[in-house]
Amino acid sequence: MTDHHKTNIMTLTRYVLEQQRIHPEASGDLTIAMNGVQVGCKFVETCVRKARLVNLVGLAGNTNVQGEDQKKLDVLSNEMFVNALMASGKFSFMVSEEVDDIVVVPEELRGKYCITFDPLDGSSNIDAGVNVGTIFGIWRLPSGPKATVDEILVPGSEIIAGGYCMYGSSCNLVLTFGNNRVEGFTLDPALGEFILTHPNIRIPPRGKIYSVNEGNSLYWDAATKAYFDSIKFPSPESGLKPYSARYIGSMVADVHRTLLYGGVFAYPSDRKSRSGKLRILYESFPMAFITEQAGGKATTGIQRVLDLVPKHIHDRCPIFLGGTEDIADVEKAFASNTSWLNETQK
Ligand code: AFP
Repeated sequence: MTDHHKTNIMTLTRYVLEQQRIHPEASGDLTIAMNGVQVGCKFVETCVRKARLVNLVGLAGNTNVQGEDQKKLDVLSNEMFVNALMASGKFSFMVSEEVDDIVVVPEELRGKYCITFDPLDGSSNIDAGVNVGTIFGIWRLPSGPKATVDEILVPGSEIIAGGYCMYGSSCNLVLTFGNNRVEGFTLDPALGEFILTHPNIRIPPRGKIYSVNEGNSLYWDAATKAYFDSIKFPSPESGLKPYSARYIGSMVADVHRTLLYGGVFAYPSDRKSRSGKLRILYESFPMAFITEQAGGKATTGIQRVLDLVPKHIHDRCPIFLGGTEDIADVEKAFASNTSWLNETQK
């Protein structure tokens, strides 16, 4: 007897095609666009796996790790994504963490979407073999292939697809097209296909873990300090136990754990970084979209992240994301510690 569950697998391509069938108005363009994203992720995944072997050669003295002629992995990843996405013919503009300006696609390859991405987020961790990832968001351009660049700087709530791919002990791609559904796929390296392994991810309303770079706490404002104190030293009335700390320093990995186990991930603003560190278009917006679609919330402390409108493509914002009850506590801390504005301006 054949095991039906093992022979009838839901690949990412099949999933996207099924979504297309559910929406009869869909043209199939997003399916093709997603194929470009998949190719980019698989290509980067194979390079991340090989990177340490290359570094070992470097350590043996054959390669100067500072050498001008050696391409760094984050630059390579960017090239892989730009090429795969451009070839799909479905994007007119791309905004990449690795490129200063908007990448404008040649006219003959233009399509109706804009994509924003960080091809290799967390790359400062790569030599230690720590998880890294790609984060992406897709926007529909109101004027289609004829769009002008001013159609890129729109509120986060206009995002139509968001996802990330985590290159870790396994390669996981997490994706949402909205509709309150977030799906997680795991790459089967033998098949070369992403398989649906985490259907309908829901973030628990309250977790037990906080994830933040505590080394910045000297510079935090009163609201941020008050919030983290409230979960480390909970009052007896709150009924909470102290939260555990987990911080990898690779947003994809920290957010992935937060989605699956619950809790809060934050990169707040502080006196050193007035707008926090994470970039709005290709870090905060996609992750805020995924979190909301998984039933959670994402805030700057005083504003829903997806209500922000960036002024420049590489703008940053503070972010707290997690389960609804956890984020409600963050919002309360900001509402009752109004000195936060003066403090971050010192
Ligand atoms: P790198 O890509 O330079 O490693 O930065 C990673 C990142 O953008 C994000 O993935 C982390 O959440 C955050 O920075 C970590 O920043 P700190 O090192 O300041 O904690």
